[in-house]
Amino acid sequence: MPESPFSVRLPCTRCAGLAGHLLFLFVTALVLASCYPFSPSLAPTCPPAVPVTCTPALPPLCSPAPPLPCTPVPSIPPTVAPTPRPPEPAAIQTTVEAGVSYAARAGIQPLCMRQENTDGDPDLEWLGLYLSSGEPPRLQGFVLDGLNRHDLIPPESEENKGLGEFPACKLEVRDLNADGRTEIVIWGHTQAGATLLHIFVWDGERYALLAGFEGKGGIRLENRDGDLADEVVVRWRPEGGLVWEVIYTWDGTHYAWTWDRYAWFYLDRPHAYPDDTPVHALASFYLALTDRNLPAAYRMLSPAARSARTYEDWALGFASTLRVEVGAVRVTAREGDRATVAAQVRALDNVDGRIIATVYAVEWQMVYLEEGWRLDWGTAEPLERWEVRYYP
Ligand SMILES: [Ca+2]
Ligand SMILES: [Ca+2]
Ligand SMILES: [Ca+2]
Repeated sequence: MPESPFSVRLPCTRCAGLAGHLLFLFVTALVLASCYPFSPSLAPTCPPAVPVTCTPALPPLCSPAPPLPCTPVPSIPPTVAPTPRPPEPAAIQTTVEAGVSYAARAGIQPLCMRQENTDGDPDLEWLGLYLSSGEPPRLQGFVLDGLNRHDLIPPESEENKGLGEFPACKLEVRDLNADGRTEIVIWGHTQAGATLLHIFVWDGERYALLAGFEGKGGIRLENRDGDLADEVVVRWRPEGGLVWEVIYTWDGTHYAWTWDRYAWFYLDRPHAYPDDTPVHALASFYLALTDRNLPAAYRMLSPAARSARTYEDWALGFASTLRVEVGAVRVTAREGDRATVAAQVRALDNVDGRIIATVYAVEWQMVYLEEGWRLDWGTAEPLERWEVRYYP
């Protein structure tokens, strides 16, 4: 290790001169050390530059900071946020009259009309519904774009119900399937009590029918997977308190059948768990699990199954279960008071804070007892498992 320069012994005759020299070096080193720290630092340790003075200041002994300009900072006028102002009544009147005259020129007596951007160009179009003559009358849709009239045409079928058989004005205009194009969504109802849903999209030449649905137990839109696109849930005719639902998901070109499940037709509680058929008993078992009504689910087991495991032991197996859906339910064998029922079960579990979805192929042996159909014993084979990133 080299010795410190301050500990070097020197001849006495040169002490005074050298001491002065060393003192000068020491002070210089201190000044330099204060300007250029040996450890790298992002912030200079020099005193901050004097704020704006228009007198040229003496050049600082050490100043890593650039000299501040003497140009006075221009004052920025405060930005006034525009306040949206409602249109004047006269402007609304003019718009409405323009719409009415458009419809009259197109020979339409509309039930309702809205100004919307239905085709992606900057201008607004007039979108509306009217009722055609006939028995029963048919709900028809139209778009008036400048002088052009475009009809929203439902699919041709033997049982032509149009967009509905009642006057209705339930419309949505938005990017339903998150593909960047705007859809026109029209709801209608049939005399038989079914709900109709028709989805149109501008394809550059016309408003093409993207999809049409009929749900005897209603139709709902939901976004269960969080991908911004809505799934279409078609409910079939309710079976008592139960309803069978089919979920259609946009696959880039079509709404494709992706899943089906049993659900409650009414949301009110308490739910009665039907057990009049093997299929209903199986659906009731899984719906009771989703309801977190574990005692009711346990009661759907046969006495033999219940005697094999106590309620406490059995219930522990569902400690992490968040939701269970059962679909693709079918009776594969039936003989007397016994039946085999196959199904697919989609279960969501909370595994250490992560939501894990598992699809199982299940098969249950069902037995008919005095109180109804019961689950005797079954098997479950996991088919697919993934982590759910979005959990509504
Ligand atoms: Ca437009
Ligand atoms: Ca779209
Ligand atoms: Ca979705």
